[in-house]
Amino acid sequence: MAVLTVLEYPDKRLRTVAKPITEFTTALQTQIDDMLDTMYDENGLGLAATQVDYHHRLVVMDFSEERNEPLVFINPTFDILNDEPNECQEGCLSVPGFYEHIYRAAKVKVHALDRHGKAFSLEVDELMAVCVQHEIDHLDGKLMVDYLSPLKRNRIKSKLEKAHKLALKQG
Ligand code: GNR
Ligand code: NI
Repeated sequence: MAVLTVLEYPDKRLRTVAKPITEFTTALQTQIDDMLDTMYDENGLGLAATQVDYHHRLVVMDFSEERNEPLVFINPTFDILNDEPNECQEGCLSVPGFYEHIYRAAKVKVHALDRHGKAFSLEVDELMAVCVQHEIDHLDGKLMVDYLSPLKRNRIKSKLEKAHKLALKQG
């Protein structure tokens, strides 16, 4: 069990484009379990590898009430099934404390490999569809703040930078 540090905006490492996973090693299994531990510890619905400074195409999610149905997506992609706007409010562990409405397709079909390399697909809508698109954005170095106006984005950036400086000073 290991809870990893989640990088926060505007950390430049969040802009890294993650590489596809080609080997299903024991080191990968440990990385997956550590990411699940981190997601549960932070009460997140999902977590992308990029957020914990691991730049390979891996996402974990859990949408169950009891938080005991972990989902693992390796090299995930999606097809849009319904491009009407899904206007769920969106949050991000890497942009803590900010919740925004941004455009996401209402329904998508995800294609991915599971933790053992077996292919699967899954149709998702509502909040889960938003989350899938949000996590795949992370793997491409994109953040929810990129969809906001420059004014809003800069306001969030200053507030987080101030909070980071304070945290550093207070140890
Ligand atoms: O925990 C999270 N909640 C959430 C809510 C609405 C839309 C997307 C998300 S993902 C977020 C966790 C996170 O930052 N994943 O990258
Ligand atoms: Ni996020």
